[in-house]
Amino acid sequence: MSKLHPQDDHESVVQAARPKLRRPPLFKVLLLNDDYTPMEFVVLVLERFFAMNHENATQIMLHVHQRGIGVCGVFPKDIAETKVSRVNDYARSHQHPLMCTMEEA
Ligand code: TYC
Repeated sequence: MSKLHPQDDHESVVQAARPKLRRPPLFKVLLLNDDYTPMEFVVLVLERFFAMNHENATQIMLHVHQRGIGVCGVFPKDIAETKVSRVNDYARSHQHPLMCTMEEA
């Protein structure tokens, strides 16, 4: 068996690939104030679609009522999109103008 020339060493170091991992972006689901949607309906929406208890839901509803906008929760994109459309569909099906939207967190 022939010996390798010292400069022709076939051993090699394999560097483990370390692909840059990025966390999937999160999205804030936002509720907007309006003059017509009843407060109790907004509380119901927060309880039903964001699993809030009555006290928490009331607090968020009042925040939105007073400040114009508020965060209902933070979710991965597909979950946020589903919540936004469920809330808007539900509000529309009850003839309320309540608006739910989302933005990157
Ligand atoms: N401003 C509404 C009212 O006075 C209540 C309300 C709160 C509406 C929050 C929308 O996202 C909202 N009836």
